[in-house]
Amino acid sequence: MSSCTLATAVVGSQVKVLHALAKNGDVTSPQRGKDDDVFTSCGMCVNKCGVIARVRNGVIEKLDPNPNFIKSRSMLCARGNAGVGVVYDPDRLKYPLIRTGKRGEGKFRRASWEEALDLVAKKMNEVAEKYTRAGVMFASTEGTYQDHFFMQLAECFGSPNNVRHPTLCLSSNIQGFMATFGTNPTPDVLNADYIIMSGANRSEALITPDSIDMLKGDGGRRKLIYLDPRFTRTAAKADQWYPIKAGTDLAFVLAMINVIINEGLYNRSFVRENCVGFDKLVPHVCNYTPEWAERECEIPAADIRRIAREFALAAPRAIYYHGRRSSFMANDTQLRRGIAILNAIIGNWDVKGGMVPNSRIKIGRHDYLAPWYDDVPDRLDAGSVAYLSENDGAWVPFRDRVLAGKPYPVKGMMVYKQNMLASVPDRARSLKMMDQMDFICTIDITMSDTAWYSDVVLPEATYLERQDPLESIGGILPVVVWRQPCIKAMFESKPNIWIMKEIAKRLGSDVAEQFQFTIEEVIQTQVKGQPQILKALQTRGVYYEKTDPTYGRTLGKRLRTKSGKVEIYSEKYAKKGLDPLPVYEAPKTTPAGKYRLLVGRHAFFTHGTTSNNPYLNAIMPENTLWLNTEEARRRGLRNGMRVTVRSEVGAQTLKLEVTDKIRPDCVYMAHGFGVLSKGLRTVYGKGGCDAALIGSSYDKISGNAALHETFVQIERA
Ligand SMILES: Nc1nc2c(c(=O)[nH]1)N[C@H]1C(S)=C(S)[C@@H](COP(=O)(O)OP(=O)(O)OC[C@H]3O[C@@H](n4cnc5c(=O)[nH]c(N)nc54)[C@H](O)[C@@H]3O)O[C@H]1N2
Ligand SMILES: Nc1nc2c(c(=O)[nH]1)N[C@H]1C(S)=C(S)[C@@H](COP(=O)(O)OP(=O)(O)OC[C@H]3O[C@@H](n4cnc5c(=O)[nH]c(N)nc54)[C@H](O)[C@@H]3O)O[C@H]1N2
Ligand code: SF4
Ligand SMILES: [Mo]
Repeated sequence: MSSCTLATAVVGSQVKVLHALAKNGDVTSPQRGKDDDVFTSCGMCVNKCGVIARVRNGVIEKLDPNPNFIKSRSMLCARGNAGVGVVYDPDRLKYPLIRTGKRGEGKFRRASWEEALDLVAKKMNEVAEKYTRAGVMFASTEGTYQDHFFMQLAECFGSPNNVRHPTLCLSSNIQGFMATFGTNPTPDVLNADYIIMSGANRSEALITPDSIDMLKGDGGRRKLIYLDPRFTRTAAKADQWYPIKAGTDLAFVLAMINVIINEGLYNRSFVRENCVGFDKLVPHVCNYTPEWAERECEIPAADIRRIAREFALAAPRAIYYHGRRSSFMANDTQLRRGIAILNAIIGNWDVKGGMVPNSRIKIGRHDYLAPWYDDVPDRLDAGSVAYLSENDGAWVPFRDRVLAGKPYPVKGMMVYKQNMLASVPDRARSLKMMDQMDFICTIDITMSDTAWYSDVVLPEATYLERQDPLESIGGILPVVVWRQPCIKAMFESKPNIWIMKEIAKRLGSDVAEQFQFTIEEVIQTQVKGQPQILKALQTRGVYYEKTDPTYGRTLGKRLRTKSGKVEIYSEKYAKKGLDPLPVYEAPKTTPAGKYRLLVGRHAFFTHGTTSNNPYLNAIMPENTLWLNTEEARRRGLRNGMRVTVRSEVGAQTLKLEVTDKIRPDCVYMAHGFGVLSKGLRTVYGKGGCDAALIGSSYDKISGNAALHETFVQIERA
């Protein structure tokens, strides 16, 4: 990947400064000997790619990709390379901190672990006594492999109030596919001959192995169609790019279904044997013609017809890729249902080059028995949307209820590896939520915005400094990974398992009793009866059982839906008063003089977490606001000018990027800049924050936030 070379080059130029920091007595001698090559997995984003850390003289000199790793296939992206910068970033959290000034003022004092942990436990108990145990909420994200211990603390403490990232990310996707197939499958990108990607920017928003497989294809037969209001790097790799009008993908999908049915191109035997409700789909789509769709999505009817035919003819090695982030519009679940149904009717289910249900390697489970509490109420967001996940509260309605104090007060906040001030829409509203908390504790590796507004900040050891438990990652080729410490944890940072145990100790014997385990014991439980897993992790950095996919495991078997079949028509939805077949809703009309705000990822940055990384910031110091060239000319705005972007919930000032790569009715900014925290010294004051502009719209089926429902106006700053 070209981004890879670029990041490596920059690593070279900055490495001296950072390593000077490391060598000035801050690195204690490594646990593993002075020079070592350590197998571990990347912690810079959700993908968990395989890494070999080159440790020389007690310093992590370089991170290399692990060629044994079948998921990331010898690739480490720019962010993965820049992981060294996380460890040696002068801005990393070093010691426990206790706030001394007002919230957000950034005045903290260094505290001992003893004092900080005593305070956290005391405050948690105070909130529990004054309100209830449910009065403490727990916010987190997956990815550290240690989030399980955080969730365990919540449950053992007696709070049902877990909110995590899925309802900011992919919960409508999961919901749409679960309702149709009873599972959320993986598209077999490597073996597909025809791929349609809509709003899944795989060349920049990296998902391994899809981002790599997308470029490989099979013997040149591959065709890639890409739909995005922006010309992204994925668009550049595609055979055809269509600048679809934002929020209209379902029109395109329904019109494709219309053509495929009308022209008899669907897979009759698959539909007959494996699906229910096809008879209801036929009349449902009859008015959704390509000519109708053209008026909605602005893709020519003739092209929709041709793509539908090509797609069906390439079946079953054809996929309408459903992507990962689906927090687009407020009707997102229905779009994902439409995509699931379109895939189903061409019979690409569980076959080579189609939609393949995930396999997973079974490993042992670290178990515990939470103390019994009589008074645990329902989670705060209960009943707010049609389908809530058991583990993950729906962030936006959850926050509404915290602010309303109903049905009960939530006054304490424990945060682990989540930067909700950057990731939950409407930052001002999130700040209000934080304002009304009696107590906030954040466990992070850097002074994120959320940490900056907290009362106690606890430094976790980074992913290159700690032993993490095993993680079994499902997929077409499932793997088991872990993380080993490459160097001893710097400063006073500690792994989360230690932090959780210390808090538990202070919460009373009932809770403490459930935290009587070491990381070694957790791992022994995970590999019980399977010593080969540990051996593979130690010697190759990854465990897997097969290198060739298995297809057809679910064919002819019951799926995990009520009917046991693919549910084209959803009785379940009908009973809840939801549309049992996806009904198109046109996006709101853009008001005159305004633009729809689109957000997304840049290949060099992970969410709001890496823009302060010295290596990555050196490549791209700030984000810009993309505006179409014609539109800029009409408005008298020039490239590089500073503009103020204003929505109903906030305003941000950033540099204008005038470009042909975006439709005239939208503007775009990359996620992850415009931070509030002055503890992020490299990026502070640079760029704008998308979360400060996005309003609080969400999908009423899955609770997923809708990040593209906001209109903004722009003016010269
Ligand atoms: N405006 C806007 N909002 C969005 C998105 C968007 O594009 N725009 N994207 C959405 C998506 S797809 C997602 S998945 C969510 C993600 O949003 P979040 O769930 O908030 O996750 P991150 O933004 O990755 O924040 C992770 C935090 O964990 C810290 N961290 C990193 N590694 C470690 C570690 O090892 N230990 C600890 N304790 N902390 C660590 C980082 O410093 C950071 O503060 O955001 C969503 N929200
Ligand atoms: N480099 C990098 N890679 C990542 C991450 C990261 O932070 N950085 N995060 C990971 C995570 S958690 C996730 S969820 C994924 C996200 O992966 P993606 O969802 O692929 O990425 P995004 O950039 O969030 O958004 C996708 C694209 O949708 C386009 N878009 C907006 N509205 C519409 C619309 O209505 N229709 C269509 N067709 N397109 C639209 C946007 O212009 C944008 O280019 O990436 C993962 N990989
Ligand atoms: S995609 Fe990049 S940042 Fe994400 S895990 Fe892989 S190497 Fe790390
Ligand atoms: Mo995500």
